Amino acid sequence: MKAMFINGEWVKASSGDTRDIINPYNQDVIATVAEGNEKEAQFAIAAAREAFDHGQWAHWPARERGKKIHSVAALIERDREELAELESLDTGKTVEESRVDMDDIAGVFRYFAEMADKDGGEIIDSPISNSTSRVVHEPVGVCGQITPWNYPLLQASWKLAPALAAGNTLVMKPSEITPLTSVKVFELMEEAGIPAGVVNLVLGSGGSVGAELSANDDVDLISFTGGIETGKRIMQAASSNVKNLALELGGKNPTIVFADADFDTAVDQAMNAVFFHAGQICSAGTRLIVEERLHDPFVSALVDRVKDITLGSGFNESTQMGPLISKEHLTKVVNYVENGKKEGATVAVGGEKPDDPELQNGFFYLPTVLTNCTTDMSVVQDEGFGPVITVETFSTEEEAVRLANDSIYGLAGGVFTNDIAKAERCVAKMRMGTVWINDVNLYFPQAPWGGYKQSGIGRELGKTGLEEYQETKHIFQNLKPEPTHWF
Ligand code: TXE
Repeated sequence: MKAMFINGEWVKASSGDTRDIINPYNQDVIATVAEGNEKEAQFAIAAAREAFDHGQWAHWPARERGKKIHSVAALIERDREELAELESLDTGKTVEESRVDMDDIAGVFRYFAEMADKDGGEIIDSPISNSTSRVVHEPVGVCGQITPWNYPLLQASWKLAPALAAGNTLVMKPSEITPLTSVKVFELMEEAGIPAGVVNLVLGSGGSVGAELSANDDVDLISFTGGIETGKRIMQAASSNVKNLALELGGKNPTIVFADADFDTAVDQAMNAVFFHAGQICSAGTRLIVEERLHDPFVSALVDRVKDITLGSGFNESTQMGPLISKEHLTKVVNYVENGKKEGATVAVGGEKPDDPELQNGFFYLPTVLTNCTTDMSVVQDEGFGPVITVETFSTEEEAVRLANDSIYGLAGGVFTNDIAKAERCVAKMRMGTVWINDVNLYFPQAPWGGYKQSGIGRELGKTGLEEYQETKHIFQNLKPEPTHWF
């Protein structure tokens, strides 16, 4: 049984509760893990508080913290294959995708390891004579980190690495349905010699462990990636002690395709935008907005290629798309498409579960293209989080941008055109945290990631991703103290 990591010890749940972890490909039980609750969350928060308030981690030279984070990266690189297979077992995604994830994850640890000692503060030119003024950055304190199931370890790395680089202590709660790679990476952090109490892992449900982390007054910062409704609840709970807050709440991301775009590239990338990991990606390009005169040939080419996508086990080399994460999520995607049909969308391909007998034990849904869509439909507005792309049309540049922006979300979007001035005009007006010109879904540790509007608050990755985990302190010194006689 997999246990939790609290104050440097591997512990079971005090209630004795456990949870079976299910393989979404065939519903086999792949592991049993401890199921913690508010109690374990409180123990872990107390350990992290003690390690922050009375431990040395926050006061280590940043270079030494950086070295430990590099060690974690090296261990992830050593165990890359084991981690990739574990991630695929747990999520259903192809092992090839998981290997890419593991390389990205090691890269995130390396990036923040390097960043740790690069900020020596800032000298301010004080406007007051005989004084000095400088700014330093310090850790925020105890961080609660709540992660989702779609990119379990990738999302964890975006939170763990910067929090550690900045000198914080933390309690992480992974998604209860995909905890396995997080457990493994806590083993690696222990092996790397990160001091007891600095990193703590509590397994359990959002309603108990997650809610405790969000509300507990000893937690100084909450970083959450997940659904918008949960994000709102966390924001409310976090107001109890005015916690620092970082939220990534997904998106409904448009890809605008102009008629002058490179046709084959745009078709290919429209598929990459939405069918990796069966569309369970916060930045998935689920809204295709195509110039009217390109619509028919574009949809026809897209449908031809989508028909050929091979579904199956993530461990089979010929598989291009795995299952959805859970029975509940499959039901959600089925209802989402059925609702779209009722609203008037036409199924150009897919639109149902596959009938292949080999796939009946898994949570599979066919890659789907819905045409005749308009911005007012819920299938265009709601985050479906499945392998489903909706197609809308536009006739002018202004209309394309207006449609793209017509969303409560603002995470990411793409523009395909060979007219670079037109592309620049569009992205300047697109209200999104990341915009791609002639590409989709790209991110890397050096560039910030996060959303405008209801896609969230704050940024992960990049320099800003480290700053999320830092407080800013101004230190003023009077070099010639003497009475002022004001009173
Ligand atoms: O996510 P939840 P769900 C979107 C996607 C999906 C929808 C719902 O559209 O269909 O969200 O998915 C923890 N206090 N995204 O229900 O509930 C939970 O245990 C504190 C987008 O699976 O948001 C898990 O660890 N924590 C997204 C984490 O929140 C709580 C990725 C995410 O679960 C909690 C995943 C509570 N009250 C889903 N309730 C993205 N932005 O990439 C739950 N949790």
